[in-house]
Amino acid sequence: MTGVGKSTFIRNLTEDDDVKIGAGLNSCTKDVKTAKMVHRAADGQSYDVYLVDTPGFDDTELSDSDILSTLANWLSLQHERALKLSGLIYLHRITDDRMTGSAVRNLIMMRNLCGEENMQNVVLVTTRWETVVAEENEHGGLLAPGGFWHGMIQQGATYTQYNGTTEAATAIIDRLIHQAPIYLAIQQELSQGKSINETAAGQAVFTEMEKKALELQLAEEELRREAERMAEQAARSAELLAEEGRRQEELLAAAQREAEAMQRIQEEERQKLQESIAAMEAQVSQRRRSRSPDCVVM
Ligand SMILES: Nc1nc2c(ncn2[C@@H]2O[C@H](COP(=O)(O)OP(=O)(O)OP(=O)(O)O)[C@@H](O)[C@H]2O)c(=O)[nH]1
Ligand SMILES: [Mg+2]
Repeated sequence: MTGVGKSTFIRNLTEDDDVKIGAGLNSCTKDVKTAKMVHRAADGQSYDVYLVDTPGFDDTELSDSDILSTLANWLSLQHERALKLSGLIYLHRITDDRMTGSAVRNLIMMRNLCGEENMQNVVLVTTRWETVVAEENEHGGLLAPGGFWHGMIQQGATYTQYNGTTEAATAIIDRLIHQAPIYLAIQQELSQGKSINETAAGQAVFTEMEKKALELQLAEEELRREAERMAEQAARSAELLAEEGRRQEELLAAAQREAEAMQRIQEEERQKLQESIAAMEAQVSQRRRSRSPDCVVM
């Protein structure tokens, strides 16, 4: 959810000034941003931990489907890089003592995004305890049977209260660091070729109108790709035809050259024949002139 303190939590741990914290009423984080910390675990080992700051649902400017698209695109990219997540931290202001429609929708979306089988990698955190009188608050409404978080905790999610200190945030990281890393359900769905609105998270977030608009957009894209394929095919055919034309022209030219050569040879032979005939005729008439007469009459 927007404004619950995601960026503050990450800034607390990483001290990274690039992680912007909201001031005022408007939502702040618009894109996915990673910040690094070195975590010294309870077992003494050091870990490079990357904390991923995300925009929150119920943003003042962006729609939930825009936010989901941003998250899905980032997650999809990490899946392509074979980069798994150690965990997911879900912050909830304890001061929000009523679950609004959008808060419930957001929770369902988060469950679907993650997948029931990955709940052991989820930490559900209530924040802002300093601003409420503990006895007045009923977080049992979240945790007790029938509560909004009960099912997730049954499936393996952990619950903790966060008092805003770096130590408390570090303890949350320490729990997640020892979990086997996972791909979220939405990452698997997207890698199987589903579009965002077909994923379980998308089903929870996209309104019917948005689903229709997205379907239309997908259909348009498919049509455009088909038109491109056809144009490519036509260009290929034209190229093949032109090549065939060129080949035919070359064959014709070669045949013409051959015919001309044949004609030249015939011409030369005829010439030679005429010359030898003329030579033979000359010889004959020469012989005739030089022969002694057969009979002389006086
Ligand atoms: N009292 C109190 N205020 C907090 C706490 N954490 C954050 N805030 C304040 O809540 C406001 C929003 O905090 P952010 O960390 O920007 O919240 P966000 O969840 O990142 O919000 P978006 O990026 O807009 O979705 C800021 O004014 C913070 O100073 C907390 O634990 N207690
Ligand atoms: Mg933020």
